[in-house]
Amino acid sequence: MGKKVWLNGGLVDRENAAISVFDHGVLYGDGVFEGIRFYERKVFKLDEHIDRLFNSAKIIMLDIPVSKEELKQAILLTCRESGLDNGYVRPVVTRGTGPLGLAPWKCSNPSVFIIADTIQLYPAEHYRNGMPIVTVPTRRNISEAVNPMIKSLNYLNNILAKIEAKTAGVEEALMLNQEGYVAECTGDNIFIIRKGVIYTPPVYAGALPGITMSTVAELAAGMGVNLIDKLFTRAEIYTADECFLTGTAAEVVPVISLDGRVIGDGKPGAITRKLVERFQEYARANGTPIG
Ligand code: PXG
Repeated sequence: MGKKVWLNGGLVDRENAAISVFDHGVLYGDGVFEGIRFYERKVFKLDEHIDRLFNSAKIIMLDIPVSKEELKQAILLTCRESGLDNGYVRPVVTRGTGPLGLAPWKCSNPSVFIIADTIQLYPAEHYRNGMPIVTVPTRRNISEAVNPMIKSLNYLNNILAKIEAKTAGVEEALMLNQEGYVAECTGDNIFIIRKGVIYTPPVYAGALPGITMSTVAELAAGMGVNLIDKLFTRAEIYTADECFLTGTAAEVVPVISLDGRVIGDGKPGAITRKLVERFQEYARANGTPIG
């Protein structure tokens, strides 16, 4: 079972899965991607991820050269071919090759590729005991620049934030927007809980509309807990009862301190623990079979 990459219409061996140095995805970060999980041979929220990929592409005026259905079948095939029961699948669309110079209209053939592999963002211990995070100097992009709603190949802003977190000795960074309100983390949305209600920053604060976030909203509703979009500052995280992050790679992960301030009693809170558990059950039970 050779792990293969789907590239522009078919499967190729990993060593032959190459993109041109003239591809504007490489030269300018001109392209979009998605990160999707599969659990027990079922792809989680596949249609939602495909819709978000097409929305990202629409915003940057990139025509994806395959239909949603073709892409879906290609993703399922790549997962099947990986030989993995559980993994991570990443469709990427680049602007394609063209002459030097930004002009995207001089690139005629967008490239599409799909990688299925494994991913582990945080050590297992963080899911049991929670993790510390810090606020970093790098701010989330403003909507009038590279809109944070676009899952683009231009992740340098978040990479800088990740480096700053690592330098501070933690694994994830809290990013604020230009006004100083909490936006999200480098690859995860953020939530606080106060008096039994969950709050998360709205998309206009600079958050990516997370698919894990929507799932958590449904799970919380099933537990009789409300989730409300709200602008908030770091101080409201310091004084929250509970805090957690969500993302495709991270799933639901408890946060126990921010900038050295212990949140709640310094242990994953009761609602957070229930969500970590319910999410893991739900994700393993629901999805599109890879066949
Ligand atoms: N914010 C940002 C900036 C993200 O990139 C999320 C929030 C969470 O969204 P979802 O839809 O996944 O709940 C993301 C997603 C990686 C990796 O390789 C990053 C993400 C997803 C999968 C893998 O680090 N980020």
